[in-house]
Amino acid sequence: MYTQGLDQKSDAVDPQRDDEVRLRQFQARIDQEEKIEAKDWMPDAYRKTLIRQISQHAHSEIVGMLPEGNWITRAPTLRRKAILLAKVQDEAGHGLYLYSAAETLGVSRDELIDQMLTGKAKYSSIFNYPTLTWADIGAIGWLVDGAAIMNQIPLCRCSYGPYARAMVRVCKEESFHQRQGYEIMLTLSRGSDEQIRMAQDALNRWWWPSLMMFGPGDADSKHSAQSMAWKIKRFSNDELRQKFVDVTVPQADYIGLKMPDPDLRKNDETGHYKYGEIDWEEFMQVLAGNGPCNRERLESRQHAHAEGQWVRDAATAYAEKQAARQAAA
Ligand code: FAQ
Repeated sequence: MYTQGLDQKSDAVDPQRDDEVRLRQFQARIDQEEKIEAKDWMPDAYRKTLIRQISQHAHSEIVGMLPEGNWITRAPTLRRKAILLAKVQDEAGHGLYLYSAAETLGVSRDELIDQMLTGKAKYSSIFNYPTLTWADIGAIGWLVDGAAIMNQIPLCRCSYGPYARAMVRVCKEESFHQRQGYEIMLTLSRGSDEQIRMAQDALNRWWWPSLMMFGPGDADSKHSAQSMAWKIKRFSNDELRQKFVDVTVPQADYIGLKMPDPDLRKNDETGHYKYGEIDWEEFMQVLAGNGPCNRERLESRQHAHAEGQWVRDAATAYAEKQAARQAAA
């Protein structure tokens, strides 16, 4: 449908006019809530934005396995261990769906992984913080997965079909992750004084970095306006952050934990919580590679990638043998 205008070209070729027509038709499809599919025409900038966002998202899932993976061998019970193992495996799966979605845009997985391993591509700031106690596993599920869901539910309606469809399944799993994290916090908050202290300490350390996950404030978010016009993003960074605060504060109240923000107040007129100033300098430092665990995270991924070379070699050799067998048959 969107190529109609192009089919009516006159003999005199005017590439600039063609581009304008295509752009108008592309935007019209988006405005009508049509999904853009892999083989459809799209502006280079739309493709580039999606590759950037989807691949950063994929890297976040993969690097995001590390802080929790740190506690698999130390989970307090067999049940907790089995749940955590399944959760970390889910994150790996999310990373793989997302790399596949990015590949539909014409970029290779090798290239994307190389960008992550060489530090050229970003991944979420949140995964550069350490997991010091078991309560951190509760806080990650509750807050980090909670923030991830708030950001990702609208991505199920993203204008790019393959990303939107991948997000549907990811969100179902994230919602289970959030509940298991909150349940750990609930259990600890009903436990001994030491367990309550552990839960409060984890909340104190993870609260502000979780708010930073939504990205810079709207005034400083360089991609938001265009991404919203393209319906890649449906809400701004600050809108999503506010929604997250509004649902999470009552959850903390319910389990008797205190938010580490002396300026947090509910505005009874709007029903929203006003929160204190986010430390954007800390955020910028983490993005610049100077967070508490940036170096360790990257080294762990580089090590895992090098250790996995034999698996990739074996899979390639097997695929070649299969292809040769098929060709001979
Ligand atoms: N960390 O103009 P904006 C998860 C960068 S998945 C690092 O606002 P945009 C699951 C941004 O890339 C968590 N960098 O950018 C899980 C850009 O840099 P660039 C990840 C950040 O794209 C749970 C620059 O700042 N989720 O947690 C961050 O419009 C538990 C300017 O920012 C996604 O990736 C940050 N926090 O909005 C796994 C969701 N924020 O590229 C394991 C999809 C911003 O120009 C355990 N992504 N930057 O060099 C998005 O929704 C968007 O990309 C935003 C940023 C909202 C993250």
